[in-house]
Amino acid sequence: MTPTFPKLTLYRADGSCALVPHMILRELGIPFTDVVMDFSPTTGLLQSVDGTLDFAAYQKIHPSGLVPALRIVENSSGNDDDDAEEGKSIVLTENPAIQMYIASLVPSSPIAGSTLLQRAQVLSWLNFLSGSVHGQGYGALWRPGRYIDVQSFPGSKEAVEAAGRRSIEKYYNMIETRLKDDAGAGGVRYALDDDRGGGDEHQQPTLVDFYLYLFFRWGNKIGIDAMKERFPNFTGIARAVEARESVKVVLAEEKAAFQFASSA
Ligand SMILES: N[C@@H](CCC(=O)N[C@@H](CS)C(=O)NCC(=O)O)C(=O)O
Repeated sequence: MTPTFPKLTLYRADGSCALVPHMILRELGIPFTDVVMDFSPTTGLLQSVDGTLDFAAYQKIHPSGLVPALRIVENSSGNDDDDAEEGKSIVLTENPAIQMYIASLVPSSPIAGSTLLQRAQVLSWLNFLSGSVHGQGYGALWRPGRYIDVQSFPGSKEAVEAAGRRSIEKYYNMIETRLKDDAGAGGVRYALDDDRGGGDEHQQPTLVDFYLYLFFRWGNKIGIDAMKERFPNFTGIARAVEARESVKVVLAEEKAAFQFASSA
């Protein structure tokens, strides 16, 4: 029997952090529609590519005007033509929550961790990646105005951007150390791998790996030096994620370049 899923609409922008829920939806084979957003050339704020949502309209969906957002209609038949009464529409924001919700739609999947401890480890990683790496690092580098009124304080833009870049460097070193420490001698294929178990039960990616893949891409984008040499475990995970069929589909949909020649 085909599982019935809530009706889902993902608000996303190509190459943004919404890449992560996009990959997870495809990985789990969950049907959804998407509303593609991009930045207005005049205001620099998000609007929908099809012209139906300007920033003010989008703020009614996501009050901070950011992507991703996931609209969920539970008790939906999933069929737009159906007259059956639909459930209430709820919009979920914040990447970790969206990822966890999507994972919960396929409870048999190990993608959010298979044990309570693994689930907690996944949450620990997601909070770190969202709050520290994205919020503190990339938030400061790409959106210094989130931290200070850059118009009112001369030099503050450059100072906050530099602090963002320093944070990113620091956190990428922490990511590599954490992966190495968790891996034991055998190295990792995925973040929650544990070669001490001797089995292949963790040879499945979790949400963490898809999120790490985003930050590997962004690290290349901002020209972090010698990513592959300095962060071999991080790189190995990114390579394994990119080789997945679901991810190749998503990269084509987002018109995004492959990071590894062998994945294409
Ligand atoms: N804490 C939010 C951050 C979302 C976020 O910063 N999204 C970026 C794209 S990667 C965005 O929408 N930026 C638009 C802007 O800053 O105007 C989350 O994790 O979902």
